[in-house]
Amino acid sequence: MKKVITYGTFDLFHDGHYKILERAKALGDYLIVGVTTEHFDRQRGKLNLVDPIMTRIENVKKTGFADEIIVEDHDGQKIEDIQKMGIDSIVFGSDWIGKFDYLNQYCKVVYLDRTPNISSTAIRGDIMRLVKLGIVGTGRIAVRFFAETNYVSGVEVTAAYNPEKESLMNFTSAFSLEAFSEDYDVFLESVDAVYVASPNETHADYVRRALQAGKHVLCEKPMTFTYDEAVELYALAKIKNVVLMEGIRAAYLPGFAQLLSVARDGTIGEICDIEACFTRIGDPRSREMSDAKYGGAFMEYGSYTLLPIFKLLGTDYKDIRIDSILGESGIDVFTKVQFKYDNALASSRTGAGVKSEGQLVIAGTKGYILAQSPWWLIQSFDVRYEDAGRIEHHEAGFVGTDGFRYEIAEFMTKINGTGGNDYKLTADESIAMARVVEEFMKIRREQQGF
Ligand code: C2G
Repeated sequence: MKKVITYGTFDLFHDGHYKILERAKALGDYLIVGVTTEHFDRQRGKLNLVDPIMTRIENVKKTGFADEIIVEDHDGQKIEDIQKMGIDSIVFGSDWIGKFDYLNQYCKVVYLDRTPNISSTAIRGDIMRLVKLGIVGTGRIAVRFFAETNYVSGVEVTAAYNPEKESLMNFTSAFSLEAFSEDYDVFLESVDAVYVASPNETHADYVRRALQAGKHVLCEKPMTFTYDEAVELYALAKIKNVVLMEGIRAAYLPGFAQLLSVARDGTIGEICDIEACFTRIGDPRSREMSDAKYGGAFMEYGSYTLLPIFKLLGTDYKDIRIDSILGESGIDVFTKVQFKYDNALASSRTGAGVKSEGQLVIAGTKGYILAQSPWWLIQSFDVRYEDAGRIEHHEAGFVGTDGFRYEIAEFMTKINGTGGNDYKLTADESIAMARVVEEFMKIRREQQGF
């Protein structure tokens, strides 16, 4: 008898789940399905789980494909199960390609193409909807984003759009997605929400058209280059009653929320100064290092450095000063933005092709907060005082590698209307950032002599 096993959360059961079980069953004579416990999902960092385990098991059972259902509750269990139950093949969807190759020494590992355009099945009667997400732009960031959607329940990437066919096809065939390269509106019709990760100068237009079509939008930073356009897009989202979120990942991390609450609760006294720095020496051929019009240090990293400043000191600064050093390619290799508030100062320092200490320091009348590099992926920070021996160390939860899943989880929570307030990044804060971007671009153009 040939024994096959497959695992999953099977939350918000849909036909992608149904089809993988059907095909897994067809690979052998006896199918065992492992359903994850909530504890295991928490441990592996899967967010936004909706259905309780009994419902998820019941849904797997109803398909009629499972000869046996077990629960998966710890790392390493797959190896134990394979050995204990004498498994011949273990099956995963193609979204996991490569990830479970290490199991090949125990049994055959099979990756089946994931089902591209899923729709929720009638089995469920949940309050939360399964959100079909389309990705606009299929570059490096889209690949990292896609991997993290696996760790957020209730969202399925089903399609991608890119007018450049080769990049599109590489992406969609790797991840079994529907590909759209011509009509953006047809692509929009196939999804509930979009993630815009195209080149900076195309963001605003893609966002506007998606909002007009009534789709929820998560857009990479910077969403727009002008204050007016940012105001217009948030107003449009309101009229259309859809979610519009700018993808400044740091804003959605649990550690950042913890840092803000310590900064606000009086621990360090009155905040007098904020210094936020983000620098990177990247590939000279990359867009951020070579595009003199839309790339450069501030365009690439400024949203991060402005974030703690606007969150803690507000958007009503009294004065702003922007200075840049331009490199040979015309990009700003280093930009310093200095703010004056009534009772505080702040500076944002960004570098592309320049390296400095990437830290966030919040100075107060009683002490200071130090979040070390990479504070934009914050996992811990210190509160320090005049007495150098007194250090309060704070650790925050963080799973995964680049924090996308928290942003995606927030996007889903807002779409489902289950308490996703704007407080992590408000429209006003995002609009204020667009105002600084506009000012920066004006100054840089003058400096470049355009
Ligand atoms: N799946 C699919 N097509 C989709 C969506 C999912 O074929 N459109 C597959 C996944 O690849 C996975 C299975 O359905 O093999 C269950 O998916 P999830 O419930 O999302 O579970 P997952 O987080 O992938 O669990 O130990 C847990 C497993 O490693 C994977």
